[in-house]
Amino acid sequence: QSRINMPLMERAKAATNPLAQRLLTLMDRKKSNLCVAVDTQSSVELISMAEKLGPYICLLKTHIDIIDDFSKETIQKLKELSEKHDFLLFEDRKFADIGNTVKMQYKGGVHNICDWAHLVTAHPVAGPGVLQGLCKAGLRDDRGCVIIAEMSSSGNLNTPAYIEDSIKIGNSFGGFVIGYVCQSSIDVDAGVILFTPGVSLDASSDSLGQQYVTPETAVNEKGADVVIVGRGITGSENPVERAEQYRKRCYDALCKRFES
Ligand code: S5P
Repeated sequence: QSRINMPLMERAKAATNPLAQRLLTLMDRKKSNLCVAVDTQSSVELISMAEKLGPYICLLKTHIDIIDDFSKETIQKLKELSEKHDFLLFEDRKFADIGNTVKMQYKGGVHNICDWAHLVTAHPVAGPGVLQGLCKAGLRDDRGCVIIAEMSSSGNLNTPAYIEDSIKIGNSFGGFVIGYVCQSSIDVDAGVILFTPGVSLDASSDSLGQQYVTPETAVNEKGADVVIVGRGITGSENPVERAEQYRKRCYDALCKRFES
């Protein structure tokens, strides 16, 4: 049995990374492989979405540096809601610099990301140093990283060789890297998690290069375990109803895949 058709709890058992185990177990318990991307500049809106959508998601993805009215209270509330509604916090910082710089970006500044974000993203373009740097700041059981191996946007520079090398780098940091953001069903161990953004039921693209597929295409053809949805939910008239619709379509597709 491979990652593709193994049920979540079997994969949790196969996972060597404690945070990957925790996320796979959470996905099974909540019947959700939906990560919502709340890309808003208002902390009130961010907290309100986290409160409303919390019951339907396994992860809340933030871009904390776009918040205009950021304060420590924003983080305090996110932490409380993460516990109340049983989801993990995923800061999509896309670290991409030399190790020494990302170490400071991870634990310093006003955002102090490693204090609160269970997961962060990193581009491996600078080489393994980016992960060495992040590990220096935050290697503990409830902190992990998702490597951006392949982007959803048109014209991206992620060649097959880049994707393959990204996975090699990620695999050599198995204690910290829990999975990959990608657009294809790359070959990874059963305990490793694939995340796929660029999913919408309404649009096939936006005006700035984003490209969308349906939840079923993401899970079946692109091998997604976790589906990342932003504006398809947050930009709709009824985000709660929409979140439940996405949750169900994403989770049903995943369960069907186990049975295949
Ligand atoms: O390849 C990628 C990687 C990421 S993390 N493509 C993406 O779109 N993302 C992020 O997913 C992006 O930064 C945004 O937060 C989210 C997609 O948002 P949507 O509104 O287009 O669904």
